Amino acid sequence: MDSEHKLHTLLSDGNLDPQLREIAVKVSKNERITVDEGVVLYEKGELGYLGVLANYVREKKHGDKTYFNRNFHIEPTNLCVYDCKFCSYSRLIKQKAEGWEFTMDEMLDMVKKYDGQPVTEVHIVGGVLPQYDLAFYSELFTKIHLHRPELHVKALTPVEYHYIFKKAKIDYATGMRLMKEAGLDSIPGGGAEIFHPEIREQIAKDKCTGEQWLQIHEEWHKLGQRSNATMLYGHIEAFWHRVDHLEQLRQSQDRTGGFQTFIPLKFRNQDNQMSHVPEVSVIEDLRNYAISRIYLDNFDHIKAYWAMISRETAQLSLNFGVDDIDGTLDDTTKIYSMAGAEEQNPAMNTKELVELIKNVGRHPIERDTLYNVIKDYKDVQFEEEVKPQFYKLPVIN
Ligand code: V47
Ligand code: SF4
Repeated sequence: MDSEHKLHTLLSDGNLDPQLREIAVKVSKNERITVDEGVVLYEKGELGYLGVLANYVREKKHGDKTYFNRNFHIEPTNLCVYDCKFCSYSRLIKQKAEGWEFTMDEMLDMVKKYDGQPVTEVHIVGGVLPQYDLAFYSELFTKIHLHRPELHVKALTPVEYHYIFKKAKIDYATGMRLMKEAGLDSIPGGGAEIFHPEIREQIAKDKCTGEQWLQIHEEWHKLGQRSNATMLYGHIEAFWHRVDHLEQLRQSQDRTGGFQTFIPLKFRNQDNQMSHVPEVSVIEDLRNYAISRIYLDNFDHIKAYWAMISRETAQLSLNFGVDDIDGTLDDTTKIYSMAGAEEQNPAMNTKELVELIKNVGRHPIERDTLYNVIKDYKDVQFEEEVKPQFYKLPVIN
């Protein structure tokens, strides 16, 4: 049964809650749902129902296509002037012994390690420290491009940009223009957490506000550039805070159209100041992907970051609105392993990524950061046969 047929079957169920029916009708007509309807989805939407709607939207936009890329991370430092309560990674300056601070040359050596390898993106993000300032990052981006011009530099978040522009006494528009001139290609989605001040002040006090986060992305978009967005969910926020976050992103996207991908990030509770807060279930993760897909009608892509949620949940998510699972990573990121994610040394080669996608009946496409197709793996066979473990999951209702 295809996704359209499943949606019509759901709509013919006489017992469907009237509010959920109204939302399903809107989705079937490609109409936008409201803030209140977003809250209704979180409060009443069962997994099966949400899966039918989200998969309908996903397949309308992308069919079975599922994207991944070949990337690696550089995390310049895990020391940070901020003290976000959920962060397992940051070691405050006073705990310097446990920290690292890479020099420019060390980071350039990390880039050179990939010489001759077909990676297309370096994702640079880490803690915030005074010496990593505007001049430092401008030089780093310039030198990366001098060494490897085609490597896409996806770097830093508004948390760093707000800090370094303030220190350099320049406004956001000037700062983003200088970053572009230095060789920044796109901005990753981090630092968004939960925009609403009621939550943000409790978990991420002092760093840029939700409003400032959006302003910096919008200045970047005005230069014709692209970026991603995230939401850190499943801690002390209520459902309506999540909807508020999605609504602010949707409005921002209406203004600029510069966001490519939305990446929900599940709060992991190991070794941080919020370890007493339990993690949400995989069912809640899937519900959250699905609602994000339904709500963000003006975002092209929803990404499940496999390094954070496990390979199995990433596979499941492909039936709940997700069409992208990030990249190879090559064990170059510590943010999630230090927070208790299943993957302690996250790395997958292309064959593993392709098989992970094919094993749940989807169509793997290697993309670059801007979603240009690099290679279509639909009919590519690797030496060993890909054995389906489970085919597209039936959507229960
Ligand atoms: O901003 C930190 C989150 C983010 C924890 O744009 C945590 O393609 C859960 O933004 N539990 C950084 N999350 C990572 C990020 C990202 C990742 C993958 C792809 C892209 C992209 C962006 O990690 C931070 C914060 O929200 N984070 N600690 C934790 N304990
Ligand atoms: Fe610093 Fe980022 Fe960790 Fe916050 S989440 S403490 S800004 S590294």
